[in-house]
Amino acid sequence: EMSDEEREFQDKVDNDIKIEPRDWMPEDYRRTLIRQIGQHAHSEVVGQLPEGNWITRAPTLERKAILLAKVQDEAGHGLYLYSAAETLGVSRDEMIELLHEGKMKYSSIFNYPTLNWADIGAVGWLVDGAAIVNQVALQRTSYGPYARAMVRICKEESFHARQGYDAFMKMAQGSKEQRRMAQDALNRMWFPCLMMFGPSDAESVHGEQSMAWKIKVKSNDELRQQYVDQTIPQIDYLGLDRPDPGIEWNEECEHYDFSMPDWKEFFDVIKGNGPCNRDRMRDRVAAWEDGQWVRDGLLAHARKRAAQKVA
Ligand code: FAQ
Repeated sequence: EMSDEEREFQDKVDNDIKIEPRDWMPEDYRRTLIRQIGQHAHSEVVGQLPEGNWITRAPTLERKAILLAKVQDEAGHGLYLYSAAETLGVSRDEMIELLHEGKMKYSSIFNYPTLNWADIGAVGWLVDGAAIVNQVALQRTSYGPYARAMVRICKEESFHARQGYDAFMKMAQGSKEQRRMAQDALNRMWFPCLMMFGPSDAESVHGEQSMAWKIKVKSNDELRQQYVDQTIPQIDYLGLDRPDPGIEWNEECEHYDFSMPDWKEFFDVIKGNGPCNRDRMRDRVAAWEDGQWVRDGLLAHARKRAAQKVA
């Protein structure tokens, strides 16, 4: 039986009225949001690592400036999302501590390496492309601060995906060797990108409850299908081979059929055993520790200013 508070809450959700920080909400709704928004924020920040790795090696000044701006945008996305999570009563420091202790996750995709310049194009096109499909849906999520953060993030993310496709197109239309690199990047990145949408609906732990609360607006499998449907024509346009022999247009349901990723690999990666998990966490923790003097300096300055005001 639902309490009056729960009934009122669910009525708001059902009528697409946003839930705001000071509204009553079920404890599990709050916990689920902190988990998802926190994980989302961590992904933005950890996601800077594979790309940041290539800033000093970008092939031209223009590509370098674009990549620099994109990686900086990701830091901004992390900040909007940490701020949205903070409205639920958890601090950014607490979330970062949980990440560093391995008690919070970040997207599986960032545990794969970026081996060459084609991979950076592929991250923009395929990874940001997948992120957008998910985030466009989340603009309608029931929690106000999360929904509003998504609007701005989607605008910036669209630019990221376009620059990625542009860089990738140059490779696909380039020399034989560039074409080979582009195909190789696509082949390696494809299945990890499909994993970004989470396990199949049948295996999703939080899916059903999160849909009832409209934290999630579309299911993992629905979004994955939407991504495949939008990406295959882009692959064809580039004149590259499709990365999966199982891809075929299905006349009857008007969607592409495709093969599922190796779910055993997915669960290994999210348990911390992907190709780059240890490197990523080591780099994040080192960045946090190396930045301690900046945080100390800012705090000391703020305290001095506050003391001056009192005097
Ligand atoms: N990676 O019950 P479900 C970006 C976990 S884009 C790691 O279905 P849920 C932009 C899940 O937490 C990437 N873990 O979970 C960028 C749960 O474990 P738990 C960030 C995953 O939450 C581009 C368990 O599996 N975007 O950063 C993943 O209902 C380039 C069972 O799964 C978002 O985070 C995964 N892929 O649905 C930045 C979008 N999938 O917590 C830089 C917001 C599942 O019980 C460069 N998040 N798990 O221990 C969501 O939409 C959802 O959280 C899903 C998962 C769809 C990811």
